[in-house]
Amino acid sequence: MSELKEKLRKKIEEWRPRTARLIKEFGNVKVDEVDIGQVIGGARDIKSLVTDISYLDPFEGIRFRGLTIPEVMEKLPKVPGGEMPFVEGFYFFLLTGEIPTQDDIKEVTMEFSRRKIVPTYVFDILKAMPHDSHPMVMFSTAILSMQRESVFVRDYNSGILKKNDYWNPTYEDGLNLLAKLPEIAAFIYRIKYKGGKIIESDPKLDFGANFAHMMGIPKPYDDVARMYFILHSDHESGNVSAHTGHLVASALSDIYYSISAMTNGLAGPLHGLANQEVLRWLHELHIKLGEKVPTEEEMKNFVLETLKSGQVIPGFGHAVLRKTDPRYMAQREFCLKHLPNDLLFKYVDLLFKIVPPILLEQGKAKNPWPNVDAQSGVIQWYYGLKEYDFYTVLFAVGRSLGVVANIIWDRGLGYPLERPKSVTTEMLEEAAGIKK
Ligand code: NMX
Ligand code: MLT
Repeated sequence: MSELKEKLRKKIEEWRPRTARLIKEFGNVKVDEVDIGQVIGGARDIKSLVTDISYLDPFEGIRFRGLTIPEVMEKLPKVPGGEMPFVEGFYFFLLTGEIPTQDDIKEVTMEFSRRKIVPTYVFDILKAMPHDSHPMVMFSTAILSMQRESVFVRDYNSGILKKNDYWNPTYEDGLNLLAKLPEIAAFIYRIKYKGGKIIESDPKLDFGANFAHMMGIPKPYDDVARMYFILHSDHESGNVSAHTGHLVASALSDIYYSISAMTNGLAGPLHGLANQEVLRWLHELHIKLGEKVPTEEEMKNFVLETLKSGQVIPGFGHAVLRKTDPRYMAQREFCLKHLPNDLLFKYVDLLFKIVPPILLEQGKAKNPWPNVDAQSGVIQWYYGLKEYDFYTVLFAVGRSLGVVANIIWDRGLGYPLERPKSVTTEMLEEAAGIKK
């Protein structure tokens, strides 16, 4: 057993009595009340999921295992010569809550390295897909096609797998899948946009650097990739992608089914696809105005036109956050350091000033501030990844780290099948005292 797996086994076993005690002795204690607005309104704010991997405070933003983004960036060991931590070390941290040592990072790097060969049939399936398939469809299909490789399914079907051990083959599936995601993502990029000229993986490189290498984008894109995967990894469990992954896995569907489903949720324009939408939208502006920084008036008019046409302003607003997303701020800092004079960055910077007062004045959006997607595409564009249809795939690679870690812990702690209760409209009218 690897040291990480052994560490995880101990942590799960130590944690189990806490969960078991809460259910057994305190199962009737109320943590929330639910009103009709929440029942109809997308279950907003209802506390009904548990995760210890990240927590989202509406005003502070995300903490991964108790650490803010600046703390993660400062405390986790960085790649030599780079500004960002190893993705491998970050995954170790998500799983265990401990800051990894260099040896821990080396072990995860080796685990990924020995598991990253993608079955040829996956590439054949991707090549056979219609050329105009969206990269997210290709990514999700590639993941789903590997379901036959599931160690969990093999062990479950053997009939000797005990419930307390469900996490163990899930851990194997998780590593097997995560190791292949950069390879699959880069393959999709190269066949879709680079005439099928594939760049072979380099076993000597870490997760971020190898991804940059396979994409064919030079330094410092390796650091951009690391930052991107870390920032997008987790946002507690209620967001559409993480929740979908958790929900599907709760039926004991394996990691391949669950992460493919997670990806499908992420592909919506109100969720992860917003990073693509932001770039598409900024390009409309670019076409209109040409190579110049818009005046505040021009930007205001552009934003108002978008709202008038009935569309949302992509990259702004959030279902939980009530302040600027710290993931936006982390990327903004990166831009101020590395691309302060970039025209698209200047657009985004101006939007940061112009959009919140407009949304506030409009009085609908509960949060007028920018989210992670407002800033991320600009960085990709600057480093040469201009095919913005691909941006949500990058989000999906990152999000998989968090969702896989969550599913392993879900299984470790024996969380049950998720099955909330629905009601009819008539029942709600009855509850409201307005039934005829
Ligand atoms: N532009 C215009 N209107 C907005 C925006 C926005 N950016 N954000 C919220 N609203 C509207 C929203 O459409 C709703 O209108 P209506 O009552 O007519 O249906 C009203 O304000 C209230 O919505 P909220 O309760 O503030 O937001 P909700 O929790 O329902 O939705 C989002 C959250 C993120 C879906 C919403 O803010 C949005 O559509 N933002 C733009 C898309 C986006 O950036 N999504 C990415 C989110 C982050 N991620 O990566 O997932
Ligand atoms: C996310 O990262 O999942 C998004 O910010 C959406 C959310 O948290 O609801």
